[in-house]
Amino acid sequence: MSNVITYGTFDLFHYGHLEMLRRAKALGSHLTVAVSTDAFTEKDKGKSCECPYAERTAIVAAIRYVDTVIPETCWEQKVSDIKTHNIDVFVIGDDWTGKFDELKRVCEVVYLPRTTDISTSGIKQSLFQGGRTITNTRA
Ligand code: C2G
Repeated sequence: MSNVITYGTFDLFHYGHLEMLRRAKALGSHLTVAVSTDAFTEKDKGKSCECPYAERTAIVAAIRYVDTVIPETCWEQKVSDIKTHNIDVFVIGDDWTGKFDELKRVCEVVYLPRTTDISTSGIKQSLFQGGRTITNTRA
């Protein structure tokens, strides 16, 4: 029995997000997902969401791999979340490799390879160009 946590924006929820949550859950028995609030995303992550926090949270909460959803409101909350939720494993995509190594003093830290050829920014760019411009090498 081990508790896993991951963090993300999960805007325009797509297959890469689903795969992250599936693989995160496979690392333990209970998965907590911290979803970035709109204010945190805009002010601190420097991007804006197409979908509001309530909708992004509703989608993440409906995924079968997800047991608990909490808000991510700041960069500094992770150690406190890990203690509050008795977390054994912190997991995130390898676009963040090395960025959260300081958490190794409180739990295991895992960076998983990102799913190839899909991203929220890529979807936005493709739609802006009229759609169907993404080359999906997974197909
Ligand atoms: N992801 C993935 N493959 C993709 C796209 C995303 O594995 N093709 C992963 C990311 O690496 C991340 C998770 O899905 O672990 C959520 O991605 P984003 O919504 O882009 O989250 P991000 O803005 O990176 O938020 O404090 C950490 C942040 O909140 C992370």
